Amino acid sequence: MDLAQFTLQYDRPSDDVDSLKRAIANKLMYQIGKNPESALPEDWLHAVAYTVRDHLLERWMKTTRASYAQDVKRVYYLSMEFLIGRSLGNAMLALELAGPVREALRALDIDPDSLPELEPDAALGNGGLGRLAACFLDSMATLGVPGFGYGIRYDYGMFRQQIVDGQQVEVPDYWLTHGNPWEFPRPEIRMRIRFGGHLQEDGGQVHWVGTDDVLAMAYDSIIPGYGTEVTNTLRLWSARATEEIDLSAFNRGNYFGAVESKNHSENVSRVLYPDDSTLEGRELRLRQEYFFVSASLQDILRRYRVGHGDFEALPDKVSIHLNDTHPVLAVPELMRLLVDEHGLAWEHAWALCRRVFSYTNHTLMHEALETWPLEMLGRVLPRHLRLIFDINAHFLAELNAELGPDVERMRRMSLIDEQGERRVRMAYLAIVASHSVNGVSALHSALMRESIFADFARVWPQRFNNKTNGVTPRRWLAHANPGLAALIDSRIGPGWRRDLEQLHGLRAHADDGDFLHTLRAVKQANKLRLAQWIGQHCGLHVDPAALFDVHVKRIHEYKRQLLNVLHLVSRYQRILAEPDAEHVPRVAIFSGKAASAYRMAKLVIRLINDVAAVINADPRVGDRLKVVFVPNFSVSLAELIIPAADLSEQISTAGTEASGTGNMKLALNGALTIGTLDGANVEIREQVGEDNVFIFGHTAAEVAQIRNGGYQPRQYYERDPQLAAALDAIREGLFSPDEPGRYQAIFDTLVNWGDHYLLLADYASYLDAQAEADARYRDLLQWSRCSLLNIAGMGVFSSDRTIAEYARTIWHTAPLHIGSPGGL
Ligand code: NBG
Repeated sequence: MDLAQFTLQYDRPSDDVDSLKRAIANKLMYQIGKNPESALPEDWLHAVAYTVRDHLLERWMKTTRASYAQDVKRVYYLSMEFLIGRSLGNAMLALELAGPVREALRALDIDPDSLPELEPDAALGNGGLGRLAACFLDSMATLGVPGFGYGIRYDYGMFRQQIVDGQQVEVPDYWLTHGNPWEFPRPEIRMRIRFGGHLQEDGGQVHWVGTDDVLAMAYDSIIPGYGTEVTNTLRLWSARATEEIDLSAFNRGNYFGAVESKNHSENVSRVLYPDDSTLEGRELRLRQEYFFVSASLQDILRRYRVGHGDFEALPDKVSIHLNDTHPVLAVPELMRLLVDEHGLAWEHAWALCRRVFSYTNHTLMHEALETWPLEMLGRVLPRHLRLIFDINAHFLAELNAELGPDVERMRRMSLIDEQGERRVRMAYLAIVASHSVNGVSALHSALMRESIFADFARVWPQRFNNKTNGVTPRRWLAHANPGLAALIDSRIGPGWRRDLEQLHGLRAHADDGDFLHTLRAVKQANKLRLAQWIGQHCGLHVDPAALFDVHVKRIHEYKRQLLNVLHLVSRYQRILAEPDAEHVPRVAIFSGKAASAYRMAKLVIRLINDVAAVINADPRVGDRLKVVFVPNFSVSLAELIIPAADLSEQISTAGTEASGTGNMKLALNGALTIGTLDGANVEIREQVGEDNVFIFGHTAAEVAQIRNGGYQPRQYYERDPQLAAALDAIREGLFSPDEPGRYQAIFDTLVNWGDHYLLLADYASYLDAQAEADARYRDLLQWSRCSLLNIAGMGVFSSDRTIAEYARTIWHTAPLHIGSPGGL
């Protein structure tokens, strides 16, 4: 049966309420196998998810067909992390189905508000890097860029954070318990992934033999575009043992032994590493990295070969993007496939490689730059280590030929770090293999060229560029803040969802009192919603009229949650010292996870909770100050908290935060930024105007100067009585009366051990900026005006703009054209 005939055989899903109602009932009955008497709320959720998913399928198949027919260049975005969050709301938004689905559910006697809350977040990422990848998928589909995401289908995503006695406790996140209605298992797509073994040489040919193999099985999910029929694919790999069980062990009656090796090999996709911007060089991590790049590369070459006889057109048809260094093993893997499996000459393969790869750096921090010990790499991936040596030799020879011999430069730039235990520098491998290397904000890209990659930027200046990050306005405004979205629509129409620059149009309303008033009312409603949530889940009453001061992101010393705590302690002390003064009421809201092995970050979480407990219970304070730590930060919680924020804390030490994307989401939802000139804050200030942000602290250049000049934090402690009072209160146990010495290490880190992130040097100017924010908040109309100018200036921070730049200047891809809606 041909396609045209086939399409007459099935019922195309309709989007009227009655059809949706019938479809949901059908799914519950025939797919889930339940009736309303036995159905759990999750069963209804799945019935709805399958119903909505059906509406995406024709689009998906059409996109796939069109990309083969047009033989377009495809972009493969390789990332260890995709922090997707929930899918139902996003899919309904793309399909404009939310309204009719709600009605259909009501007709079935189901409360439409209760279901979306039940969907577990797909938390296959740590923080900004993983969420950026998810925003990029959304934008690629929306812009019609033929893109694929490739990653790992972790059985356990980011751990769930519980706060027990003020401390973080990690609990496994088995997000697949109820199954995942959004994924399509593809048991027929399995790639063999080889580990270990050794090399044998015969006549110049290298053979990799005696390996221990694992299979990678594909799971696909559909990435809908907004306002287009284009949909893309996220393909995640899950490990399967090559043999279900070891039969010989089984026959000996050793059941446990028989399943043990199966478990061992399947461990590779078991769990996401919970480290953000730091790396643990463990062997399982190395295996994860290779596992997913090898499967992806095999799949990419398989797809390329449909319709292509040789590899000459590879760089014209395939762009492989390396999201940080985690997928850099893709470089030697592509070499291995081309040379060992397809018989290309080494030089030829290398020339193709260098036109295929591009790389994004996401951090300057030393502890996050990946290196692998030669010993480990040689044991786990002997063939790849050999190829890396070959690449290095080729690269150093090239360097010599072009610039003349310079042993010191060769030592600095070599892919192998020879100091101490010899290690492969993965970022250098990425640069050498890529035709483009970009940073993620103007400041970060400049610092990247001047510092960590300075030698390379001198040799290949044209290879380095900036692509300032962005966020998708669909999830972060249209979906998360429907009240604000509707208000914006009423003034400038709905086009901003696909063209965020249209928000400029809001500037015309900056002096329209009615509009500012309504804007405030929308914010107030969002604050009330969050206040109710906090009441229910944290047992704390917060006043929705107070200034909501929001600090949400991973807990890390460089992000300086501790500086915020110092401010709150000083504020508390001021309220006690001046009980009759007028204090602008505040609710300080923190949320974020700490890497499980990061002791200082965990201590900061404990301190926040201890400070909150003391302040919240002090009757002298009342509603003038409340502090909340919202447990288990996630995409879904961000969707609740961000629309309710008045003030956005972006207070990293200048020069440490590569970009930040929470800063963008918060300003887009009308929060005013209090921040340093770090990452994308610099560009946010340019866009919204310096009167509408509270900038403080030393600049990146000043930070470097202070550090070079022998920074003495103790001097700040000794000279500033307000700072000293806050630090002493923490050290003396005001917030930990049951264990007075609990925070000695925090005091020491700041005062005695060098205060690496310069909290004390920035404290005074931070407090001034906070005082300015208070003063501004006294006039709510003024505040609302600033809030509007923030929203209006956020157009450039759409991930659509970012992706359009990647597509035009790095990937050189054209958008896909697919036929008219409904037609095949
Ligand atoms: C993070 C940076 C953020 C940045 C995101 C996305 C890593 C290694 N880097 O500043 O810390 O916004 O990447 O680019 O997680």
